[in-house]
Amino acid sequence: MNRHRPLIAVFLLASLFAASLAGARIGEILPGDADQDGALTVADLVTLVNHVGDPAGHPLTTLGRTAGDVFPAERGDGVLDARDVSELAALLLKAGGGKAGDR
Ligand SMILES: [Ca+2]
Repeated sequence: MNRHRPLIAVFLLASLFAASLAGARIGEILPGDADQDGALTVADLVTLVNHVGDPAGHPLTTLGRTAGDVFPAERGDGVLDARDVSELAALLLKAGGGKAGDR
């Protein structure tokens, strides 16, 4: 186990560096970023709609579930449903439309 520690440390440092390049910080979640690509776009709405319509066929990551849980505002309620889809659509409109190519 001990012989893997340097490798794990390098991996963690590389992950922190990659996250800082992406403009995200470890432990922070961008509300609405259901597809976890670091940007709020219409792709997140599509991801959330697909998940709400067919959770088994379109699973989300744990972070994607947390990010997609935008209703009620601020913290969500632990449930992903049409209210979250509606709130995410409102967030996208507020952000300026969220075209998939705007990154
Ligand atoms: Ca996204």
